[in-house]
Amino acid sequence: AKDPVRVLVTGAAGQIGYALVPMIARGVMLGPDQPVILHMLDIPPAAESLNGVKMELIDAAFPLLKGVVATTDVVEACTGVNIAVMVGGFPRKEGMERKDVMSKNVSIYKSQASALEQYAATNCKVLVVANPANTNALILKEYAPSIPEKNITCLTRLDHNRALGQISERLNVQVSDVKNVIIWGNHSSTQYPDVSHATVKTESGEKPVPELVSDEAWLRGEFITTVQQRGAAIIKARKLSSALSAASSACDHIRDWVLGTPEGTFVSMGVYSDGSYNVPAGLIYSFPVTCRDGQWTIVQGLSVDEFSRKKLDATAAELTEEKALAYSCLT
Ligand code: NAX
Repeated sequence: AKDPVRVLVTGAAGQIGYALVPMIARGVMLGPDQPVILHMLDIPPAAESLNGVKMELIDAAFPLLKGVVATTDVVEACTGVNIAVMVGGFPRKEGMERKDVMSKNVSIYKSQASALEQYAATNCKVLVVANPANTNALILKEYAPSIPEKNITCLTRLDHNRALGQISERLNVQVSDVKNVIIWGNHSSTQYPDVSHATVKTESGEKPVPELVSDEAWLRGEFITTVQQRGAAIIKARKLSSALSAASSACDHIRDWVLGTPEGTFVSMGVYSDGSYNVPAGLIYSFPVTCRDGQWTIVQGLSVDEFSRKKLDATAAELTEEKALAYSCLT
């Protein structure tokens, strides 16, 4: 039998946390033969609720779940973890300045970075979900210099999956037959959902999405805005932000990272830019990646036309600006 993997979920008493922890305990994230020990962190006002989640995890009698740590102590939460899913953060409240929200998150991510650096298992893989996800991940990277930068990522897989879903609905095909959409850039409304290289599996082989959806105006207009604005549409409908889809996508992100992407398939991950596709180095930016042996690699050599170029640059500009704002909050 395999040794258990310790998985940290911060913000575990929140709504994504509540959807995510049972998925992890069922093997959705790391596979049906991988035992797990869950570490759940939240803040003191949520301690009682967090303990309720722990009680429910025990009550669900998950065969793969070998232990549960529920705590408000960052050191206890981070100790020995192999995977850290950072969902906890400070939400933007009505009337709050962007800078104030940034400042709260910068201080959270700064201190949690230090705790991970000191107490997590070597080679711990980190996924930041909490917004502003790319910039929180960047702060975490800066304040955990001994964690390899390749181990620090942010979630854009939800946006990626939303794009797959939109194409599947439009073409009336199975979502599992659609692949290789790309989310470029920030997990925000400037992200660029790109189908230039996406394909659909058909009886006569793989067909390019731009060929199957002959309506270029839709692909360059409504498709993009629908994916960009999907989070807001969910809030409008549910009066709560995306939770089950975010949790499921976080599992997809870690699963593919650890267990690998299928041959010929790429996925989107927010990773530390090395300057690929002329994206400024030193940002956490969403790229198309493949994963193998627990390592992601940016897919190289994809063509970027003029329309796409502008969109890649616009979302990079927003991230550069966010980075400057985050740095201005550091004291
Ligand atoms: P909730 O407000 O339901 O839960 C957040 C939890 O974090 C709360 O229980 C809170 O007590 C806890 N928390 C706050 N500060 C903390 C700290 N310093 N340490 C540990 N825990 C802390 O929000 P939820 O809907 O679960 O969303 C969580 C985050 O995910 C938000 O920042 C949200 O914006 C972000 N999202 C990111 C997505 C992505 O694709 N990257 C999509 C979904 C989601 O909107």
